[in-house]
Amino acid sequence: MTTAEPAEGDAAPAAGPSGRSRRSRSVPDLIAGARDGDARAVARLISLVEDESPLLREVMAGLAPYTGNAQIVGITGSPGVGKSTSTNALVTALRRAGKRVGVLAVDPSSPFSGGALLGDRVRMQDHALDREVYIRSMASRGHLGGLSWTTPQALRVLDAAGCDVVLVETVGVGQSEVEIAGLADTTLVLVAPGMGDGIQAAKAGILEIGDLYVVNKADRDGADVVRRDLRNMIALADRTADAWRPPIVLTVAQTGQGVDEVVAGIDEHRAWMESSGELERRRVRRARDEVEAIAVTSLRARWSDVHERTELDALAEQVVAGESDPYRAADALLEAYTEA
Ligand SMILES: Nc1nc2c(ncn2[C@@H]2O[C@H](COP(=O)(O)OP(=O)(O)OP(=O)(O)O)[C@@H](O)[C@H]2O)c(=O)[nH]1
Ligand SMILES: [Mg+2]
Repeated sequence: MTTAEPAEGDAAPAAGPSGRSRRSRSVPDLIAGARDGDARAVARLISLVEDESPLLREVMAGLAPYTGNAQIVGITGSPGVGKSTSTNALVTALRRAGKRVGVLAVDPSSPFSGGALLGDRVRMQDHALDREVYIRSMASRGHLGGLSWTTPQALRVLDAAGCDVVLVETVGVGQSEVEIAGLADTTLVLVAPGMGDGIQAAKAGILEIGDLYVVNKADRDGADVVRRDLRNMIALADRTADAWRPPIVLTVAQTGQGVDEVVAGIDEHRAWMESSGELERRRVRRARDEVEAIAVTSLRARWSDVHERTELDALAEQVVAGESDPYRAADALLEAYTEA
């Protein structure tokens, strides 16, 4: 099974292709394994990301030369709209086109990986035996701040592992919809009839993030109305003449109807992104956010370190007593900080 899940492997060290215990595999060995299509190595590397391992510095340095190929496709939409079913159908269509596919299901609200995504995993069983598909659910837990930090690094792992396309589905609601657009080269926004999605889309700012709109559950009444509403709203958007015009595709994810058209739309968007320079722009913006998140995290860690060690109370008392002033006290604090 190529499913890149941490559970079993973490409980009991298993022998990798190197014949050694997985726990003792070095970072270069894991990277070589991942490049070689070893799903366990991919899983292990993503676990290092999830665990915020100190080895990540070495991992990211080792992966860097092999990244930049994968097209990151974000899949977003209201709960129950059919994101997981569509992801499954997209994997089928992409595999048919001979692509190596990664699937990252991210749950920004959950501190646990796996559990909440069980239902999604069951739907992914179609691909469980396919060696060219990596499926991983991941919690973006913790203090380092949601999607901004861990998800791009997990995407780097899948990219370096040779995935042509990585589908990212977020579970849960809220700002993650907009956040995911920041992470993706191409964002699919799913809507469905009978969910009031047209209006919700306008409210949630979803019309600004979609590169491609999918009206799923087209087997139900009202799909044409949703398409018309979307088309009208997109037409109202302020666009320059050479801007990308997001296509609207009707699908029935359960049967796969329309899904090849979605794949064609993803390909077209990629081609436009490359020729317009937008791909480069988006990737630079993304890398900038990532670098900033890491830097701020490390500044914050140093700051709390300084905070613990310096006599802030003593400095404050000096200010109160008139022996010092707030600027001098702040300077003393910053001095300790730059020395840390
Ligand atoms: N009629 C119909 N039902 C669909 C279609 N696609 C998905 N469904 C059903 O809609 C329900 C929700 O589908 P999911 O794929 O789990 O939706 P989701 O967006 O991943 O849901 P969350 O992850 O909970 O936000 C399931 O019962 C699917 O079988 C479709 O094209 N037509
Ligand atoms: Mg789902």
